[in-house]
Amino acid sequence: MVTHALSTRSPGGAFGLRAEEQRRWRRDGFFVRERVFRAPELARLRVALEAVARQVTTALDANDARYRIDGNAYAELPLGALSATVQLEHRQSSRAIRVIEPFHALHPDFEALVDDPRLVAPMRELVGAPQVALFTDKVNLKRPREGSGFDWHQDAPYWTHFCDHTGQLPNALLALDDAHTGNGCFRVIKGSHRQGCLPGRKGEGVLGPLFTHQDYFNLSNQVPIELAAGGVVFFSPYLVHGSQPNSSDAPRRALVLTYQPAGLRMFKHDRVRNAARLV
Ligand SMILES: O=C(O)CCC(=O)C(=O)O
Repeated sequence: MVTHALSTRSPGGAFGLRAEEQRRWRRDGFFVRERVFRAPELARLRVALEAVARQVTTALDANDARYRIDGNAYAELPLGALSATVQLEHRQSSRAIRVIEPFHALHPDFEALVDDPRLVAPMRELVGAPQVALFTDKVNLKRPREGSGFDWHQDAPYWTHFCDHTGQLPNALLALDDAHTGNGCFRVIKGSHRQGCLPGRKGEGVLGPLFTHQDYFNLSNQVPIELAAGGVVFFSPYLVHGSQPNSSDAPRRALVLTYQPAGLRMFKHDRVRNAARLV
């Protein structure tokens, strides 16, 4: 596992890492910032997201490009400047969208989010580079009663097939709705990042190896992150994480943005999306 050491002095100004956050990052593999985005901003981002979801649904209806992996439906859709991988919900013949990756180019408000100093400043320190670029971004829609869970996994083993800087790919998950155990909030295994890439599951289909084998982490270290809309979870690419299905009548939408050093191409596209430079 290659990770950089956090500097002890924060260069991030108002949004840089506080000492306690640096300690949590090293010890736990994540930290949470509450109330980062305000109610009017969230309302706007939710409107943008539902416009994108409608656009994706229209494209799905027009384009019979669905394929299945381990029984679940996916589609690669040419949308705007970039194509996107769309996952559909797991219920048989569901038309509900589960995940869109990447989504940032589908709406100007999401393009602006990539450059937001509230994400970029802490990310510079977590990436360990003076400027950063986007690696990938996805939206998890977790619709009421239908949103399926995410089995325990780390992101790094998946990305290792693509690049050798997996230690410099921190994630920021922005909660667009209040998240709690009833609507399938994000969960992490505290401290699991310290073991590097863990073995995957065996004999469970094509994607089984991408899910972390249960013998290699301790479920009793599980932390359900109940978080009001507008909060952000920063988490390591080595942290074991997942979530339960949404069994409530409330949505649990979240945006996940992953950054890397500036100048490097994105995960799914041969294109560089540098974030706005911070001084
Ligand atoms: O948002 C969630 O519930 C899980 C997200 C996740 O595991 C991921 O995006 O990799």
